[in-house]
Order: sequence, then structure tokens, then C-alpha cells
Amino acid sequence: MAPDTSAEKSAITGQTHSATSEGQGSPDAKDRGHQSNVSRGRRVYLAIVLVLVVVLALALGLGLGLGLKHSSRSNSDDSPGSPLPSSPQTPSEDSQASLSVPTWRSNVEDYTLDTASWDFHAPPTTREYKFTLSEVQLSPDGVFRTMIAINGRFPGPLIRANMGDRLIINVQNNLPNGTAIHWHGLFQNGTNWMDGTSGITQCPIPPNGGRFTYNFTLENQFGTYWYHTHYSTTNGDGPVGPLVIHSPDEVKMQKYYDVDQVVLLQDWYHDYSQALLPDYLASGSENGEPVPDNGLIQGTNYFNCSSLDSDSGYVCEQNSTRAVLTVEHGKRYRYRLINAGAFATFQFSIDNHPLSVIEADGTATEPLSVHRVDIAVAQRYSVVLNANQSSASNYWIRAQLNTFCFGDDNPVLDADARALITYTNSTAAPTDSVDWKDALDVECIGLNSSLLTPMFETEAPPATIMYALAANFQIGDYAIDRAYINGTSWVMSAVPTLNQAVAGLEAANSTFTTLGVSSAFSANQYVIDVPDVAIVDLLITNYDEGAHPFHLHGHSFWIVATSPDQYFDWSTYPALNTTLSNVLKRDTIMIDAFGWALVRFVADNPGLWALHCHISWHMESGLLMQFQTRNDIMRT
Ligand SMILES: *[C@@H]1O[C@H](CO)[C@@H](O)[C@H](O)[C@H]1NC(C)=O
Ligand SMILES: *[C@@H]1O[C@H](CO)[C@@H](O)[C@H](O)[C@H]1NC(C)=O
Ligand SMILES: *[C@@H]1O[C@H](CO)[C@@H](O)[C@H](O)[C@H]1NC(C)=O
Ligand SMILES: *[C@@H]1O[C@H](CO)[C@@H](O)[C@H](O)[C@H]1NC(C)=O
Ligand SMILES: *[C@@H]1O[C@H](CO)[C@@H](O)[C@H](O)[C@H]1NC(C)=O
Ligand SMILES: *[C@@H]1O[C@H](CO)[C@@H](O)[C@H](O)[C@H]1NC(C)=O
Ligand SMILES: *[C@@H]1O[C@H](CO)[C@@H](O)[C@H](O)[C@H]1NC(C)=O
Ligand SMILES: *[C@@H]1O[C@H](CO)[C@@H](O)[C@H](O)[C@H]1NC(C)=O
Ligand SMILES: *[C@@H]1O[C@H](CO)[C@@H](O)[C@H](O)[C@H]1NC(C)=O
Ligand SMILES: *[C@@H]1O[C@H](CO)[C@@H](O)[C@H](O)[C@H]1NC(C)=O
Ligand SMILES: *[C@@H]1O[C@H](CO)[C@@H](O)[C@H](O)[C@H]1NC(C)=O
Ligand SMILES: [Cu+2]
Repeated sequence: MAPDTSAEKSAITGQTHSATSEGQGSPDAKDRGHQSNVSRGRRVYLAIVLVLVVVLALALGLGLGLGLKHSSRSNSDDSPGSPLPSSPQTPSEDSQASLSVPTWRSNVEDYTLDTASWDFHAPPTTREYKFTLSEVQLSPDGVFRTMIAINGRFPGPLIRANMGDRLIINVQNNLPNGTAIHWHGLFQNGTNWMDGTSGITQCPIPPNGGRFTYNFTLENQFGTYWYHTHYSTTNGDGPVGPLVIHSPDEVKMQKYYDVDQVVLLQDWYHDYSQALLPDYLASGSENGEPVPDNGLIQGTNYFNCSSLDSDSGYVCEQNSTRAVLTVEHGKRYRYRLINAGAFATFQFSIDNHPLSVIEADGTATEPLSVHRVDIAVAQRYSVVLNANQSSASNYWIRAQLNTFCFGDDNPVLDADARALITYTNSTAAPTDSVDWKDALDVECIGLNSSLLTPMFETEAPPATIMYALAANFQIGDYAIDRAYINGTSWVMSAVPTLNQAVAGLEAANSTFTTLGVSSAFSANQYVIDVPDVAIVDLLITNYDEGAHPFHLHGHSFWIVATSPDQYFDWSTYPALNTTLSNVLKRDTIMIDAFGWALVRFVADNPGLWALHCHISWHMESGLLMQFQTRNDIMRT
């Protein structure tokens, strides 16, 4: 089967639509002139740094000397901008849903996985994609803003492959900033430098035309993954998409469903994240994260332009619509939920239809029946819906943003983000749709992983080594609030730590082989050098009043134990340090406010691997550390 053709579509759409941007009044536009100067200085700086990196040497020239076409736009629109007059076509006033979608939007069809024609047993093949990243002005929910699109599409194209396949993704960065693309949840065993983590496994791909080719194989894992930029907070600006790996073993799951679809969830801001970041990081902000303005399902949702102040400066077109998922009575639908957002946890449910969870972060599970599922940032769950209700009504899909995760209110946010299920291909407002009576969460939490049992049994051996980590936020000099892991607040390194480690190991510099907390890197890099092929127990204690979804690159971990309470009782450790049968393995775990999680992973995968909170604001505030593993292999 040929690679997904939607990925092949050129960046033409992006270019066309950026034309609509002229005169848009998004507040960040005024910073442009200033940003371009910084950007030029930064490119020169990058150029110096990049000399150290052989893989990017060719791309270097491309990043320099190109025009500042993205940066010089002036904001000539002095009209208040909002709200614009209602557009005439509002297909159905009540449900605000539509079956027609703008050409730039990846929609329900793009994310429907044709299982009948897919060869699950095909011999390994190479699948090639071309991703062009560019800044565009689009209006996913009616509000125009600067965002980042891949091939002019939002959300990004679906990547689909079989286990064992090789993926080649040719990335061209037409953004005014550097970037890198991380393939979330992929092991990258032996290809750490393809992990796409700026400052850790690679230098950012240079701006204004820089290129990088990702090239890796998909071994020993299948299920629902995703990709996103891993450079500052840019992942919240649109460059995200699903990555699905199939396997012959999936047949055992297919008995539970007839139709397979990706359902992408994300919180959404009406501002460019780079415009929100300075205030968030500023003196006195006290970790006051920007609160999302909307929640999107399949890249879209209704937004009421009248809720914006008339002097807000936003351009809001009252034509936003909700996604429509069509079902056929009697069929069962696997929805691969991905929380591709920046901050919010969703409580996902479908009115009148109980759901059955059959996958978590790429681990197939025995069906667990639920009414709502809490899905934190970067987590994935596959849920099965049985279309057995009356066809006479449409029903709401709800992705309710858990507002207890936010430190503030946002008056324009309708936390009940919705899409429509229809049995009859209609966009009519539901008449018999009933939300579940189950109370919504009153604190910020994820689904407790201990409720899920893997479908394919695994055994976790006892740990050979254990590390304890403490995560907190702390206000320092000048009332600057930053996140810390064991006293270190991460700042992106100019020279990727992987390059530093490889150079140090090749030079037989013993600083790079001293096990434990490494002193080989600068003071803002907390790196633990792990013995070769260790089974690592990791206790992460959260001393913060907010919950944090922690993600480990290059591995999935067994969830040994979790707690909503602050203190781990060390006397219980021997009883936990045993062979564990069939506990859930995943790559992102929500750790409760003032709680802890004990996870276990096999450190057999050479490289520098980030462990970080996946809330993009928090990562940028420093909530990231790294493991250095398999020095024996990295040295050679
Ligand atoms: C992105 O580039 C702009 C200027 O083009 C600069 O102001 C901003 O700080 C850059 N962001 C990052 C994260 O480097
Ligand atoms: C991808 O990597 C493989 C293995 O190293 C190599 O043979 C192949 O030429 C690479 N392909 C591209 C397009 O770089
Ligand atoms: C949109 O918001 C305005 C002002 O808050 C309100 O009067 C109106 O009913 C809202 N429209 C819808 C469809 O919710
Ligand atoms: C809404 O209208 C704007 C301006 O005409 C257009 O760019 C956008 O694609 C429309 N959105 C939808 C969902 O039709
Ligand atoms: C519909 O399907 C659900 C989930 O499989 C099941 O619990 C329920 O009993 C079914 N209802 C009817 C009316 O068949
Ligand atoms: C649903 O309706 C639209 C527009 O009326 C039509 O184009 C489409 O083919 C229909 N889809 C199905 C599955 O019936
Ligand atoms: C876990 O238990 C094994 C024995 O079963 C022991 O060898 C190992 O040191 C223990 N690990 C830790 C981190 O205490
Ligand atoms: C991190 O800090 C905690 C508490 O301060 C300490 O117990 C732990 O040993 C430290 N971890 C490492 C790897 O040094
Ligand atoms: C070894 O690496 C450390 C840390 O990067 C550095 O300070 C030191 O100079 C290096 N030693 C030698 C002999 O190169
Ligand atoms: C998850 O459930 C287990 C088993 O009931 C419980 O011991 C643990 O405290 C729960 N974790 C959290 C974070 O609530
Ligand atoms: C990763 O690669 C290492 C070294 O090549 C190998 O020993 C290990 O088994 C691999 N791990 C997985 C999960 O494939
Ligand atoms: Cu966090």
C-alpha cells in the first residue's frame, strides 16, 4: 500500500491560505519586527553551534541568508475585527456541525483507517513522507491566528505503517524559528538521533528552509502514537498528527470492532504560543499557565464569536463547526483517542454509549467498560463504541476540559468541547442525547492505570537500580518561577547532549562514564548516567500543587504503583521490587498533585532520553531531565 497520499499534498494550500492573513489582528502580530532581529542573531548563533553536528552540516547553508518574508508583515488592520458579520451559510444552527470541511483541515475521512485493504502481513517496506512546516493564518474554530501547519494541513497528516517498516520523513522547515519533530512513544532503539528532541538528540532544523530527513524503523511496538514538534512550546501551535503502527497481532483486538478511526483531541489557544510564553515566564507570574480558549475534536469545534470583547482585536468568523462522525447501526467503532494538546486533560465520553477501553499508549488491553475516560496530555486510549442506540437522534461526543487543571478562569472557554455522532448522516441537533450522570472530576487526574490489564502478557523483572526524583516549582530571584527536577531547571542546550556524550565517550573522557547524576554537562542539564542494561525503578514525587503528565522518550514503562499522597513509604519497596506479571506499560503517566508514581523500565536502548512533563508550558519552564544509557554501545 502506498504511503498516505494526504502527506504528499504540497504546501500549496498553506501558501494560499496565508494570503487570508493580511490585516488579521492577532495580538502577536505587533511583535514581528522585533522578533525578526532576534531571529537573525539566533541563526548566526546556530550556525556556529551547528558546525559540531555532522548530520546537519548540509542543511546549514539553507538556514542562512534567506529573506524575512514571514516576519515583516505589519498589522495595518486597525478595525476592531471582532466579531465579523455572521456568514450566510450556517448549515445547522443548533448543533453547529457541518459535513463540509475547509480544504486545509484533516477531517474524519483522513483519519479513518481502511482496514479491509490494509495488508497487516505485508513484508517490511519503506514508507516515505514529505513534511513542510510553515506559518499560516487559519481559523480552526473561527478565530484567525498565526499557527504552524504541516503541508498546509491542520491537524497534521496521518502516518500509517506496519511494525518492521522503515519510515523516511523529509522535513523542510519554512518557519522563522528552528524546529524538530519528535515521534512520540517510538523506541528508536539504535537511532537515538532520530528522536527529534531539540538540544538533546539534535540541533533544531534551521529556520527559513532548513531540511532534515528522519529515517528509522518501527520495531517491537504497534498501536497508537503521534508526532509533534519538540522545540519550545511550538507543539501547541498546530504541528501535530497521528502515527499508527499495525501488526498481525492486532487481529486479536479486531474482534472487538469493525471500523478503526483516529480521534484527535487538543486544547486550543487563540494566540501563538510564542506570544503567550513571555508573560508565562515573566517575573511574578507564579506558574500561571495560559488557560486554553477552546477544545478541538478532529481539529475543529464551535466557537461563539460574540463571547469575545469587541476590542479584543481577534478576527472571528462565525462559521466554526463541530466534527461529525458517522456511524452505521450495529457496527462497532474503535476510536483511537490522542490528546495532542498543550495543557488540558480531557474527560472523554459519548452520550448514551458506554465505551470500552482496549488500548493505552500503544499497549493493547483487555476491554474496560467506562462512561468517561480521563486523558492527559500526550496520552492515548483506544475506546470502542457500539452503535446500538436509536438512529432517530444524533448524539454528543464530549471532550470536557478538566478546569481543575487550570490555575485561572478563561471567560471565553466553553469547557464542554463537542462533536457529533450521527446514524443518519445528518447534522441536526441531538434530541435524545443524554450526558452520563457520573460526576465530572473535581480534581486534576488521569485514568488510574491499575484499572487496565494488558491483552498480551508481559513480565517486569525486579529492578537492578532505583532512582528517586523530586519535581517542583520554585520562585527564585526577581520573583521568577521555574520548574525543577532535583534542583535543576532545564534549559535547551545549544549543543545537543547526545553529541556531547558521544564526543566524550569517544575521547574516553571518564566524566561521561561516571554512573549516577552526571557532572559532564552544564548546570542546567540533569542527566543520570545509567549502568549498561539496567532495570530501572524510578520514583517520581510531585511536590507541586498541579498534576503533571510525565513522558519518557524511547521506552515504555510498567506502572508499579501510584499514589495521590505525597510520601512514598520506603518500607513497602521490597514488596514492590519483585517480578510483576502483566501490569500496564505506557509512555506517559499523570502524576497527581502532591502524589507520586513508581515506574520501571529496561534501559537497554542507547542514547540520551528525555523524561519530562508534557505540558508544554512546564517543559519550557524546566521540567525535564535525561537518562544516558548504553555507554557501551554509544562509545562504538
Ligand atoms: C522564535 O523566533 C522569534 C523571532 O523570529 C524569537 O523572538 C523567539 O524567541 C524565537 N523562539 C524561540 C523559542 O527560539
Ligand atoms: C535510511 O537509513 C538506512 C539505514 O541506515 C540507509 O540504508 C538508507 O539509505 C537511509 N535512507 C535515506 C533516505 O537516508
Ligand atoms: C453567543 O454569545 C452571546 C453573548 O454571550 C449569546 O447572547 C448567544 O446566545 C451565544 N450564542 C450561542 C449560539 O450560544
Ligand atoms: C470560515 O470563513 C473563513 C473566511 O472566509 C474561511 O477562511 C474558513 O475556511 C471558513 N471556515 C469554515 C469552517 O468553513
Ligand atoms: C449497547 O452496547 C453496549 C456496549 O456494548 C451494551 O452495554 C448495551 O447493553 C447495548 N444496548 C443495547 C440496547 O443493546
Ligand atoms: C452524507 O451527506 C453528504 C452531504 O449530503 C454526502 O455528500 C455524503 O455522501 C453522505 N455520506 C454518507 C455516508 O451517506
Ligand atoms: C530488587 O531486588 C533484587 C533481588 O530480587 C535485588 O537484587 C535488587 O538489588 C533490588 N533492587 C533494588 C533497587 O533494590
Ligand atoms: C533527588 O532528590 C531526592 C530528594 O531530594 C533524593 O532523595 C534523591 O536521591 C535524588 N535523586 C538522585 C538521583 O540523586
Ligand atoms: C571531560 O569532559 C568534561 C565535561 O564536559 C570536561 O570538563 C573535561 O575538560 C573533559 N576532560 C578532558 C580530558 O577532555
Ligand atoms: C490507583 O489505584 C490503586 C489501586 O486501587 C491505588 O492504590 C492507587 O492509590 C491509585 N492511584 C492514584 C494516583 O490514585
Ligand atoms: C534495543 O537494542 C539493544 C541493543 O542493540 C538490544 O539489546 C535490546 O534488546 C533492544 N531492545 C528492544 C526493546 O528492542
Ligand atoms: Cu507539568
